[in-house]
Amino acid sequence: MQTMNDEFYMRLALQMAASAQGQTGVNPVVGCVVVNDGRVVGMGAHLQMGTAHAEVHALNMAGQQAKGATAYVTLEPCSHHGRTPPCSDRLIAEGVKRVVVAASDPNPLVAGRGFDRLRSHGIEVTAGVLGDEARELNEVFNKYIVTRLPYVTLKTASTLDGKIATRTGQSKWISGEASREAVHTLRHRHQAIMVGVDTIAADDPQLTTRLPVPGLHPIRVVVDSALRIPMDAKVVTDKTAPTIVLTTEQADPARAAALEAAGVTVLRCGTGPKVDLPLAMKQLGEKEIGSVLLEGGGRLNGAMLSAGLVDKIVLFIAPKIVGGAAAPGSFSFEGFDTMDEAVLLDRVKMERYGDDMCITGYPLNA
Ligand code: AOF
Ligand code: ZN
Repeated sequence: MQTMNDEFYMRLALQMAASAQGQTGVNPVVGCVVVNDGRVVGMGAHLQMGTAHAEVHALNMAGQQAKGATAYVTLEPCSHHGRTPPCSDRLIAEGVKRVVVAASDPNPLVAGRGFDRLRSHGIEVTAGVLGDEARELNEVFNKYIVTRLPYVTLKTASTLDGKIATRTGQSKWISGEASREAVHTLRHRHQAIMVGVDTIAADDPQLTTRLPVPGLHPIRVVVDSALRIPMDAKVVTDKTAPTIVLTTEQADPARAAALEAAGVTVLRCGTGPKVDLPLAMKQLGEKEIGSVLLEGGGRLNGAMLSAGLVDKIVLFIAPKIVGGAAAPGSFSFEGFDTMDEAVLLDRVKMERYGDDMCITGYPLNA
């Protein structure tokens, strides 16, 4: 039976899971709360790939009090031996009486087997408590674990008239401080950040995470078909985070060797002349990069969108108008002839950051 209490404790577990966002690599974020006789006796979150799962931390804390308790877990307890042993076995061994779960685990190695295992040992299982929230928290994991492809979040900051720079190329600053801080939170939460080589040439950005609190720097990925990246670009020289350059088999071997000597990883994606973007995503996935924040210029954004490689769009819009037919826009691609062809966003949300608006949505038919 589902009660109000279930939502109360699940919310606590979700908060713990959320606090680990950005630090679990291709693993999900998971929280667990163990409750015995009206008292929270154990709490835990999965913090890093290769370390204990949420249930293990919470059960260790609960000790003897896990016997007869209810465990609230934001993800179906695992049933497989991965880098760690199965959590469902541990819940059974501790004598937990009831397990309440938010979302099932889409990992083909689990996918319902965790529930089956608990039930077959007489544990009462309630599933689906705050399920939508739990699934949203793990949207990256939910894609990666079944496709082995990175989840791509496209972020742009534009003026009201959709420009990402003025007609003279000035782009500092379009959005306000609150928006820019939110962008750094997004960087912390993604394993990689991707831009086109034009952005490197124009702005020489560091592409690191800079927040009032310490954050994790994403791996920097530069799309550069002809290996035009300057050897003195910050992403080549500063060593704050690894850098991967995506290019093609046509790229000059001497330039590739020079970049590799400087510590950059060069990945050849297709025969050219342009980087094969679907193949690039596959190669990043093979390197256990489960999420990419695309901060590309308009052309890379357009190419990724029209290739159907964008999972989520986060658009910061500043209440400014700069005009200029030649001023670059957020999405420069060939474009469609009819409105029927337009890329539609699903599940649209709007937030405010200072004077800026932030629109989030999921492209439906890209
Ligand atoms: C849980 N609780 O806290 C997590 C789960 O290699 P491992 O051992 O870390 O296993 C990773 C898989 O386990 C991951 O793909 C997902 O299916 C599940 N993660 N399960 O019961 C947790 N992090
Ligand atoms: Zn587990």
